[in-house]
Amino acid sequence: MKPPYTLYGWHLSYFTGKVRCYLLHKGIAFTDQPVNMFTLLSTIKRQTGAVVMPVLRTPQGAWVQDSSVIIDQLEAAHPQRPVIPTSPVPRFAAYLLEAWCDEWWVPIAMHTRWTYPENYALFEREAGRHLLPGFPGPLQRRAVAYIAANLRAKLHTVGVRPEQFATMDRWTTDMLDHLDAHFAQQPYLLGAQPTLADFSLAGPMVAHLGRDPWPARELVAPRRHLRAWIERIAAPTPELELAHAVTAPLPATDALPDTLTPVFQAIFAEFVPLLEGINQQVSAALPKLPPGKALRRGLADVEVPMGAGRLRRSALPYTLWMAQRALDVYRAMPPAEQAQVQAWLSGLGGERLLALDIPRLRLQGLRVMPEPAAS
Ligand SMILES: N[C@@H](CCC(=O)N[C@@H](CS)C(=O)NCC(=O)O)C(=O)O
Repeated sequence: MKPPYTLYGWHLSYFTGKVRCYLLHKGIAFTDQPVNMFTLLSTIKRQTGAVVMPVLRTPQGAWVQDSSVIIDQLEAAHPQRPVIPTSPVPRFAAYLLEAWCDEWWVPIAMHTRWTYPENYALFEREAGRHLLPGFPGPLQRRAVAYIAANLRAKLHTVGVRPEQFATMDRWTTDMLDHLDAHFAQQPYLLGAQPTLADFSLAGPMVAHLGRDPWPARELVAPRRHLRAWIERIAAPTPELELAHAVTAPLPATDALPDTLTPVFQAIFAEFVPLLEGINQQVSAALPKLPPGKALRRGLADVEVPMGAGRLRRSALPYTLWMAQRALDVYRAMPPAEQAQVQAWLSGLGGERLLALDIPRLRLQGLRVMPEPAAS
């Protein structure tokens, strides 16, 4: 019998990594379908409006785009092994970590891939085989060169700028040390079971840093607990999964591991200012937007703290949609649970997150547009 879901994507793709690891953990049968040039530029474009991966084709024949939307739909259809904690603080933290892993890590994952030429051989081999399967090598290499040129052209936009490399490198080694120290104590981000947060971190870690030769050797190999987590999340074994499922349910208490404190402190000091900067630009741009149109994918530059330095990158309105998604989880909680989240945020200096006044947004592929006012 044919597995009911098809995942269109590549193993080297950040957001495909997120969805793949999720599907594997859930035990949902799926076929991996590496996208070829035709599927990417024609079928996926026609079905979703964007040239993008991953895309999930459901048994009903629907084409679902966006890793968060895919996971929401699958989570609703497959309630076994839930990946969303029920307890309020871990629940909110899982969505916040999702937003951070999906958005904040992109410049790091792009820098560690594209700044080091030794990574290109693997990219060329894999992408070439997928883009034009069965075609002669020189043609495959030309197709990859075209895709690679498009990706390189986006590096500056996302913040991969040589003058920022020292800041980015310092930030990365510090953050990887924090994660390594965390995984020395805990099997997964929020404790004993993988959650949405882990699959989101799999985007940068499994698809980029853990498999591109330069970062895998220089950044991941020396951190054995992080490396072990990458192996667990990328290839869950039934024994491992069973052991965790039996001995440890999803966090039922509100306590988060202390080893995550430096991660949340960085989120509040760096990612929240990024959200505020994007929000300013989006709020200024929306009144000028013709009705029914989406905002440009990238707006002007925004500059925010990154560790001891600063990072400049283009403001992506999409990032705000991810923040809105986390804030919606908070808003849907009863007041007593909201109070618990507020207390947790205040304890870590994160209250400003709740003060973000984001105009209501909805997705259109990789862009966002204002949600029409409810009548
Ligand atoms: N928010 C989307 C992002 C998807 C995305 O950016 N995918 C990358 C590959 S990992 C891509 O196809 N990018 C094409 C582009 O940026 O134009 C998701 O969560 O699925």
